[in-house]
Amino acid sequence: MDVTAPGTSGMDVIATAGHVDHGKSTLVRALTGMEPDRWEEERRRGLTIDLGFAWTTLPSGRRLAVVDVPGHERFVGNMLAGVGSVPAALVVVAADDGWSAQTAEHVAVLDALGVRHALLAVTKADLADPAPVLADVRERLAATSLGSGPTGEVPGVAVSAATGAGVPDVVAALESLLAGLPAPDREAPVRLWIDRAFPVRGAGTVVTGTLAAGRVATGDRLQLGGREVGVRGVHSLGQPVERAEATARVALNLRGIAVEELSRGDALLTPGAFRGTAELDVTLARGGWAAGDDARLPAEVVVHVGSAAVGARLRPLEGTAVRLRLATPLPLRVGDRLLLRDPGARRVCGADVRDVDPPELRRRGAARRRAEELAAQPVGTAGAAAELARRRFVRAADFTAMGWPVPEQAAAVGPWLLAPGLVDELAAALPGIVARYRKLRPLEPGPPVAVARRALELPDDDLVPAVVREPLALREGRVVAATAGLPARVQQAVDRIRATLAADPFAAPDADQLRAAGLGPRELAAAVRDGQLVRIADGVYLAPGIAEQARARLAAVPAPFTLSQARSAWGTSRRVAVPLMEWLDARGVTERLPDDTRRLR
Ligand SMILES: Nc1nc2c(ncn2[C@@H]2O[C@H](COP(=O)(O)OP(=O)(O)O)[C@@H](O)[C@H]2O)c(=O)[nH]1
Ligand SMILES: [Mg+2]
Repeated sequence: MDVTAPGTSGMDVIATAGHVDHGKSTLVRALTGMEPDRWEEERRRGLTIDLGFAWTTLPSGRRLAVVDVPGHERFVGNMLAGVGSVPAALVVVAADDGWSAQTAEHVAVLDALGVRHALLAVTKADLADPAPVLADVRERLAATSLGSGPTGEVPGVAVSAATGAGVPDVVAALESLLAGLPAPDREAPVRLWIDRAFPVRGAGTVVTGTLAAGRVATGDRLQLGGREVGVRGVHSLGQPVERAEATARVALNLRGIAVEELSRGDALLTPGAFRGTAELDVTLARGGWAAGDDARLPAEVVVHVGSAAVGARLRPLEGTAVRLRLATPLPLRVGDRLLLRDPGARRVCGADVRDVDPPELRRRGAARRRAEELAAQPVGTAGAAAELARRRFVRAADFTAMGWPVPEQAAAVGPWLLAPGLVDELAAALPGIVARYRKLRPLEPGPPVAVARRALELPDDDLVPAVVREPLALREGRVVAATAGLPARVQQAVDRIRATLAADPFAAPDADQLRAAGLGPRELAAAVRDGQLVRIADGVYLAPGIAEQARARLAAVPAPFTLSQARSAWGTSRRVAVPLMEWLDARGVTERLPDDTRRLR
């Protein structure tokens, strides 16, 4: 990992794991010189109950923060909150006791979380020969996710905190373990799972957590549930810093929230970057319940992610695919690894989040088909293109907040993403929709945009223009055939009237003439919409271009002129001249003066 810039945090974070009393806290003390057991009760009983935090600077200059977890089975919930965001583990087993049920439970947790980086410390080497325990435990760990790291095995070191023997070996082994950790994504949005919230006199509310990705700086605004809170200050490893960058232990002083409003398991988020999820599809990880000898899945589980623990109902789909309904929504993304715990049976299982906005399963066989769909897609975010194809369209911001990258071939239209090929598919369907619409309503040039949108099963009128292609066009809020025109009978009637108007532009046909031609209100409206007639007033229709023609005649009359002078210039009746004059006033062609005379503008 790179060297820390001044003013920022920069460190590695590991968590301890192992049976109670095997020497975790003592080893952390020996490594850091700090006391990880924070509570009076913990020191009195010599027992870690809650999470402890300590840190040190290693000889290489690399800084290391340690989250010390309780080993007692009763506090496994606290243990889970501590390891949830941490990329590497320090597994502790005592030489005089060896592998135990509790060691197994902690290792099962790390395995379910998919932790791939670990160091084994066999402690109390002064009390018993550590070699057999080292060999036994390394073999057991090799079969878990811990053994799937870069070296393919878990390094092991014997140590005695009592004599100090082996402590430098632990330090050296930590150095090489940390050097092999993948670089965190510092450009990623922040999702800081809170592990502690407490008041500080004079500062207000402070929360702590392990920042696994992204960065946080003083002045940032973060989302918490439905509200935003301000970051008033950032501390890391006991020191104020301008900003903290992943991976880091951080303490944030928050503005605008009381400590009672926060608890372990809440997450501080980059605004807009996550969505609350109550229903999701997951696939159970290798070695999960489905494969065990007790193949029955529990109906209810506790879902652990980050420092959060939320009850959930579990519905098996088929194979390893499972739908979860959470009692409380969580800010989850596709690609997240969850830990499912069956508290009754004390068993855990890893689960990969596959979909945080899954389709409803209404029809018979839908669950099986959904499981097949999931099985056919790669785990993680590589299935983005397939996912977009399944959804057809989605808001880009939603898709990203679900954890999907935007597939390269997707079409972006305003705030929407359309699946590759969908624009072409819809553009090809539109002419048929327009034709069917016009068959039912021959006087209309084509369907209004909203009607076309519904027929295309699109979510937003703004998407329609993207699929309108020649010879279709958008006109006055409708999708029209460029060559739409009027039904033949209506067109002939309009043509006759246009011929009359061509000879005498101001001789608007009267009601009887229109009726005789077969032009009722709907036909006339269609002719107007089609741009073939201009409606001056009720029952008064003239040809397009009438404004220019009226103006040209008036230009020859000395201004100001009276209505009667205009009427003579146009050579028409009062029935036409009165509304035409007002129509021209309204369009700013003419101006009405206080004495009721007009002039051209
Ligand atoms: N002799 C000996 N005792 C140890 C060693 N490490 C821890 N202990 C003792 O083992 C007990 C439990 O240690 P602790 O660190 O609290 O265990 P934890 O529950 O795993 O955190 C304490 O009394 C320690 O003093 C060691 O290397 N040698
Ligand atoms: Mg302890």
